[in-house]
Amino acid sequence: QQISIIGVPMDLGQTRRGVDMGPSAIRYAGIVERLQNLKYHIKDLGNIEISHLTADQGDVNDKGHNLRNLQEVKEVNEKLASSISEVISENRFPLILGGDHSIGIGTIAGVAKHYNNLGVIWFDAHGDLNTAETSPTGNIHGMSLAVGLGLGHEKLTNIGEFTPKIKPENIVIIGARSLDEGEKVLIREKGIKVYSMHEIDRLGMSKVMEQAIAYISKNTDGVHLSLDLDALNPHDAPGVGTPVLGGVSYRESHLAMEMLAEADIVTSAEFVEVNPILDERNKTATVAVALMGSLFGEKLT
Ligand code: DIR
Ligand code: MN
Ligand code: MN
Ligand code: MN
Repeated sequence: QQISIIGVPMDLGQTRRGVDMGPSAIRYAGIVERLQNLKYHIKDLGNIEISHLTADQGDVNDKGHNLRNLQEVKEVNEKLASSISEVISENRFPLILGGDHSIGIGTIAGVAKHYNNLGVIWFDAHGDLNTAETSPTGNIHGMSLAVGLGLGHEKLTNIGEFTPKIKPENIVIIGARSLDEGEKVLIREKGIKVYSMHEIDRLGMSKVMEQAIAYISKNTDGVHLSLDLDALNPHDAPGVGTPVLGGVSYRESHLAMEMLAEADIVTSAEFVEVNPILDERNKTATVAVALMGSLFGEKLT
Protein backbone atom coordinates (compact mmCIF):
# COMPACT_ATOMS: atom_id res chain seq x y z
CA GLN A 1 0.00 0.00 0.00
CA GLN A 2 0.96 3.59 -0.64
CA ILE A 3 0.64 6.46 1.81
CA SER A 4 0.56 10.20 1.18
CA ILE A 5 1.35 12.48 4.11
CA ILE A 6 -0.17 15.96 4.38
CA GLY A 7 0.85 18.36 7.16
CA VAL A 8 -1.61 21.00 8.35
CA PRO A 9 0.17 23.62 10.51
CA MET A 10 -3.13 24.95 11.85
CA ASP A 11 -3.39 26.77 15.18
CA LEU A 12 -6.40 28.99 14.47
CA GLY A 13 -8.98 26.51 15.78
CA GLN A 14 -7.93 27.24 19.36
CA THR A 15 -5.81 29.75 21.32
CA ARG A 16 -2.64 27.97 22.48
CA ARG A 17 0.29 28.90 20.24
CA GLY A 18 2.64 26.25 18.97
CA VAL A 19 0.35 23.51 17.67
CA ASP A 20 1.12 24.80 14.16
CA MET A 21 4.55 23.21 14.67
CA GLY A 22 2.98 19.78 15.17
CA PRO A 23 3.66 18.52 11.64
CA SER A 24 7.35 19.48 11.91
CA ALA A 25 7.64 17.76 15.29
CA ILE A 26 6.08 14.57 13.93
CA ARG A 27 8.37 14.58 10.89
CA TYR A 28 11.36 15.24 13.17
CA ALA A 29 10.29 12.21 15.26
CA GLY A 30 10.77 10.14 12.12
CA ILE A 31 7.37 9.29 10.67
CA VAL A 32 8.60 8.84 7.08
CA GLU A 33 11.41 6.42 8.00
CA ARG A 34 9.15 4.56 10.40
CA LEU A 35 6.60 3.80 7.70
CA GLN A 36 9.23 3.13 5.04
CA ASN A 37 10.63 0.44 7.33
CA LEU A 38 7.22 -1.22 7.10
CA LYS A 39 7.69 -1.35 3.31
CA TYR A 40 5.17 1.33 2.41
CA HIS A 41 5.77 3.73 -0.41
CA ILE A 42 5.58 7.17 1.17
CA LYS A 43 4.95 10.49 -0.53
CA ASP A 44 5.29 13.48 1.79
CA LEU A 45 3.23 16.21 0.16
CA GLY A 46 4.45 18.85 2.62
CA ASN A 47 2.19 21.30 4.42
CA ILE A 48 -1.03 23.05 3.48
CA GLU A 49 -0.32 26.78 3.40
CA ILE A 50 -1.95 28.83 6.16
CA SER A 51 -2.32 32.59 6.20
CA HIS A 52 -2.66 34.38 9.53
CA LEU A 53 -3.11 37.79 7.91
CA THR A 54 -6.79 38.22 8.75
CA ALA A 55 -6.93 36.11 11.91
CA ASP A 56 -9.24 37.44 14.62
CA GLN A 57 -7.66 39.73 17.19
CA GLY A 58 -8.97 39.88 20.73
CA ASP A 59 -12.46 38.82 21.71
CA VAL A 60 -14.11 36.34 19.39
CA ASN A 61 -17.53 37.84 20.05
CA ASP A 62 -16.47 41.13 18.44
CA LYS A 63 -17.45 39.60 15.10
CA GLY A 64 -20.98 38.84 16.27
CA HIS A 65 -20.58 35.08 16.32
CA ASN A 66 -18.93 32.56 18.62
CA LEU A 67 -16.55 31.15 15.98
CA ARG A 68 -12.90 32.20 16.33
CA ASN A 69 -11.10 32.67 12.99
CA LEU A 70 -14.08 31.31 11.04
CA GLN A 71 -12.93 32.55 7.63
CA GLU A 72 -9.34 31.28 7.94
CA VAL A 73 -10.42 27.91 9.33
CA LYS A 74 -12.88 27.55 6.45
CA GLU A 75 -10.27 28.39 3.80
CA VAL A 76 -7.63 26.01 5.14
CA ASN A 77 -10.14 23.19 5.42
CA GLU A 78 -11.30 23.71 1.84
CA LYS A 79 -7.71 23.34 0.63
CA LEU A 80 -7.20 20.31 2.84
CA ALA A 81 -10.39 18.64 1.62
CA SER A 82 -9.37 18.90 -2.02
CA SER A 83 -5.81 17.68 -1.35
CA ILE A 84 -7.15 14.64 0.45
CA SER A 85 -9.69 13.94 -2.23
CA GLU A 86 -6.87 13.95 -4.80
CA VAL A 87 -4.81 11.52 -2.70
CA ILE A 88 -7.72 9.08 -2.49
CA SER A 89 -8.34 9.39 -6.25
CA GLU A 90 -4.73 8.27 -6.74
CA ASN A 91 -5.56 5.20 -4.65
CA ARG A 92 -3.25 6.24 -1.85
CA PHE A 93 -3.92 6.30 1.89
CA PRO A 94 -4.17 9.88 3.25
CA LEU A 95 -2.26 10.38 6.51
CA ILE A 96 -2.85 13.86 7.95
CA LEU A 97 -0.60 15.51 10.54
CA GLY A 98 -1.99 18.36 12.67
CA GLY A 99 -2.32 21.04 13.69
CA ASP A 100 -5.33 21.53 15.91
CA HIS A 101 -8.44 19.38 15.57
CA SER A 102 -10.37 21.94 13.50
CA ILE A 103 -8.66 20.25 10.53
CA GLY A 104 -10.97 17.28 11.11
CA ILE A 105 -13.56 19.34 9.23
CA GLY A 106 -11.53 19.32 6.01
CA THR A 107 -10.34 15.77 6.48
CA ILE A 108 -13.85 14.40 6.83
CA ALA A 109 -15.03 16.55 3.91
CA GLY A 110 -12.27 15.22 1.64
CA VAL A 111 -12.65 11.59 2.68
CA ALA A 112 -16.45 11.41 2.85
CA LYS A 113 -16.72 12.39 -0.83
CA HIS A 114 -15.38 8.91 -1.66
CA TYR A 115 -17.64 6.79 0.56
CA ASN A 116 -21.39 6.29 0.84
CA ASN A 117 -21.19 5.35 4.52
CA LEU A 118 -18.02 6.65 6.09
CA GLY A 119 -17.31 5.41 9.61
CA VAL A 120 -15.37 7.67 11.97
CA ILE A 121 -13.41 6.63 15.05
CA TRP A 122 -12.86 9.76 17.15
CA PHE A 123 -10.13 9.08 19.70
CA ASP A 124 -10.29 12.09 22.04
CA ALA A 125 -10.69 13.30 25.64
CA HIS A 126 -13.37 15.57 24.19
CA GLY A 127 -16.42 15.12 21.98
CA ASP A 128 -15.73 17.97 19.55
CA LEU A 129 -19.51 18.08 19.16
CA ASN A 130 -20.07 21.74 19.99
CA THR A 131 -21.71 24.34 17.78
CA ALA A 132 -21.37 28.12 18.12
CA GLU A 133 -24.47 27.96 20.32
CA THR A 134 -23.13 25.37 22.79
CA SER A 135 -19.37 26.11 22.72
CA PRO A 136 -17.97 27.56 25.94
CA THR A 137 -14.85 28.79 24.10
CA GLY A 138 -15.67 29.71 20.49
CA ASN A 139 -12.80 27.42 19.46
CA ILE A 140 -13.60 25.56 16.26
CA HIS A 141 -11.38 22.60 17.22
CA GLY A 142 -14.16 21.70 19.67
CA MET A 143 -16.75 21.62 16.85
CA SER A 144 -15.26 19.49 14.06
CA LEU A 145 -17.25 16.29 14.63
CA ALA A 146 -20.51 18.26 14.84
CA VAL A 147 -19.67 19.92 11.52
CA GLY A 148 -19.27 16.46 9.98
CA LEU A 149 -22.82 15.70 11.14
CA GLY A 150 -24.02 18.83 9.35
CA LEU A 151 -24.37 20.92 12.51
CA GLY A 152 -22.85 24.39 12.71
CA HIS A 153 -22.14 27.45 10.60
CA GLU A 154 -22.80 26.84 6.90
CA LYS A 155 -19.35 28.19 6.00
CA LEU A 156 -18.08 25.04 7.72
CA THR A 157 -20.79 22.48 6.95
CA ASN A 158 -20.74 23.37 3.23
CA ILE A 159 -17.02 22.70 2.77
CA GLY A 160 -16.78 20.17 -0.07
CA GLU A 161 -20.26 21.28 -1.18
CA PHE A 162 -22.29 18.54 0.48
CA THR A 163 -23.69 18.05 3.96
CA PRO A 164 -23.99 16.04 6.16
CA LYS A 165 -20.79 14.07 5.58
CA ILE A 166 -21.34 11.38 8.19
CA LYS A 167 -24.21 9.70 10.03
CA PRO A 168 -24.43 9.62 13.82
CA GLU A 169 -24.69 5.81 13.84
CA ASN A 170 -21.36 5.56 11.99
CA ILE A 171 -19.36 7.33 14.72
CA VAL A 172 -17.52 5.89 17.72
CA ILE A 173 -15.89 8.20 20.27
CA ILE A 174 -13.15 6.58 22.40
CA GLY A 175 -11.40 8.06 25.45
CA ALA A 176 -13.92 10.79 26.31
CA ARG A 177 -13.74 12.34 29.78
CA SER A 178 -14.50 16.03 29.22
CA LEU A 179 -17.84 16.63 27.52
CA ASP A 180 -19.69 19.95 27.60
CA GLU A 181 -23.42 20.04 28.46
CA GLY A 182 -24.52 20.66 24.87
CA GLU A 183 -22.34 17.80 23.68
CA LYS A 184 -23.96 15.41 26.16
CA VAL A 185 -27.40 16.42 24.92
CA LEU A 186 -26.36 15.85 21.31
CA ILE A 187 -24.84 12.45 22.10
CA ARG A 188 -28.11 11.38 23.75
CA GLU A 189 -30.30 12.85 21.01
CA LYS A 190 -28.36 11.26 18.15
CA GLY A 191 -27.51 8.03 19.96
CA ILE A 192 -23.79 8.42 19.28
CA LYS A 193 -21.67 5.51 20.51
CA VAL A 194 -19.21 6.66 23.19
CA TYR A 195 -16.61 4.58 25.00
CA SER A 196 -15.62 6.98 27.75
CA MET A 197 -12.79 6.32 30.22
CA HIS A 198 -15.42 4.66 32.43
CA GLU A 199 -16.06 1.93 29.84
CA ILE A 200 -12.32 1.60 29.13
CA ASP A 201 -11.69 1.08 32.87
CA ARG A 202 -14.53 -1.41 33.26
CA LEU A 203 -14.18 -3.46 30.08
CA GLY A 204 -10.51 -2.93 29.28
CA MET A 205 -9.25 -1.51 25.99
CA SER A 206 -9.25 -4.95 24.36
CA LYS A 207 -13.01 -5.44 24.79
CA VAL A 208 -13.71 -1.81 23.93
CA MET A 209 -11.85 -2.09 20.63
CA GLU A 210 -13.43 -5.45 19.83
CA GLN A 211 -16.86 -3.88 20.27
CA ALA A 212 -15.96 -0.63 18.55
CA ILE A 213 -14.54 -2.44 15.51
CA ALA A 214 -17.60 -4.71 15.23
CA TYR A 215 -19.91 -1.69 15.58
CA ILE A 216 -18.11 0.52 13.05
CA SER A 217 -17.60 -2.25 10.45
CA LYS A 218 -21.27 -3.18 10.28
CA ASN A 219 -22.65 -0.60 7.88
CA THR A 220 -19.64 1.35 6.62
CA ASP A 221 -17.58 1.20 3.42
CA GLY A 222 -14.57 3.06 4.85
CA VAL A 223 -13.31 4.13 8.28
CA HIS A 224 -11.52 7.36 9.15
CA LEU A 225 -9.43 7.42 12.34
CA SER A 226 -9.17 10.86 13.93
CA LEU A 227 -6.76 10.69 16.85
CA ASP A 228 -6.43 13.68 19.17
CA LEU A 229 -3.29 13.13 21.27
CA ASP A 230 -5.16 14.49 24.31
CA ALA A 231 -7.06 11.18 24.41
CA LEU A 232 -3.91 9.85 26.03
CA ASN A 233 -2.95 10.39 29.62
CA PRO A 234 -1.06 13.72 29.90
CA HIS A 235 1.78 11.78 31.51
CA ASP A 236 2.33 9.94 28.21
CA ALA A 237 1.38 12.84 25.91
CA PRO A 238 2.06 16.16 27.70
CA GLY A 239 2.38 18.26 24.53
CA VAL A 240 -1.28 19.08 23.96
CA GLY A 241 -3.24 22.31 24.40
CA THR A 242 -6.06 20.95 26.55
CA PRO A 243 -4.73 18.06 28.67
CA VAL A 244 -7.25 16.15 30.82
CA LEU A 245 -6.17 13.85 33.65
CA GLY A 246 -7.08 10.18 33.64
CA GLY A 247 -6.63 9.34 29.99
CA VAL A 248 -5.76 6.33 27.86
CA SER A 249 -2.34 4.89 28.71
CA TYR A 250 0.58 4.46 26.32
CA ARG A 251 -0.02 0.72 26.07
CA GLU A 252 -3.81 0.96 25.82
CA SER A 253 -3.49 3.36 22.91
CA HIS A 254 -1.03 1.06 21.19
CA LEU A 255 -3.30 -1.92 21.69
CA ALA A 256 -6.10 0.08 20.08
CA MET A 257 -3.92 0.82 17.02
CA GLU A 258 -2.72 -2.79 16.81
CA MET A 259 -6.29 -4.06 16.86
CA LEU A 260 -7.24 -1.60 14.12
CA ALA A 261 -4.27 -2.85 12.08
CA GLU A 262 -5.40 -6.46 12.58
CA ALA A 263 -8.99 -5.63 11.63
CA ASP A 264 -7.67 -3.85 8.51
CA ILE A 265 -10.60 -1.42 8.34
CA VAL A 266 -8.99 2.03 8.49
CA THR A 267 -8.92 3.87 5.13
CA SER A 268 -7.64 7.30 6.27
CA ALA A 269 -6.14 8.74 9.45
CA GLU A 270 -5.19 11.99 11.14
CA PHE A 271 -3.09 12.64 14.24
CA VAL A 272 -3.74 16.06 15.75
CA GLU A 273 -3.07 18.52 18.58
CA VAL A 274 0.67 17.81 18.95
CA ASN A 275 2.07 21.04 20.44
CA PRO A 276 5.89 20.94 20.69
CA ILE A 277 5.99 24.18 22.72
CA LEU A 278 4.05 22.51 25.54
CA ASP A 279 5.86 19.19 25.12
CA GLU A 280 8.77 17.52 26.94
CA ARG A 281 11.60 16.78 24.50
CA ASN A 282 9.23 15.95 21.64
CA LYS A 283 7.65 13.13 23.68
CA THR A 284 4.16 13.63 22.26
CA ALA A 285 5.27 13.65 18.62
CA THR A 286 7.30 10.52 19.36
CA VAL A 287 4.23 8.81 20.82
CA ALA A 288 2.24 9.89 17.75
CA VAL A 289 4.83 8.30 15.45
CA ALA A 290 4.83 5.10 17.50
CA LEU A 291 1.03 4.96 17.31
CA MET A 292 1.18 5.41 13.54
CA GLY A 293 3.70 2.57 13.41
CA SER A 294 1.24 0.32 15.23
CA LEU A 295 -1.70 1.47 13.09
CA PHE A 296 0.24 0.53 9.96
CA GLY A 297 1.10 -2.95 11.19
CA GLU A 298 4.30 -2.69 13.17
CA LYS A 299 4.59 -5.57 15.59
CA LEU A 300 7.31 -6.86 17.86
CA THR A 301 6.67 -10.47 16.85
C1 DIR B 1 -13.94 22.27 24.67
C2 DIR B 1 -12.51 21.77 24.47
N1 DIR B 1 -14.90 21.19 24.66
C3 DIR B 1 -14.29 23.29 23.59
N2 DIR B 1 -12.38 20.96 23.32
C4 DIR B 1 -11.23 20.38 22.91
O1 DIR B 1 -13.60 24.30 23.49
O2 DIR B 1 -15.25 23.07 22.84
N3 DIR B 1 -11.20 19.48 21.98
N4 DIR B 1 -10.08 20.67 23.48
O3 DIR B 1 -10.17 18.70 21.61
MN1 MN C 1 0.45 30.32 13.84
MN1 MN D 1 -10.23 16.95 19.56
MN1 MN E 1 -9.34 16.80 22.65
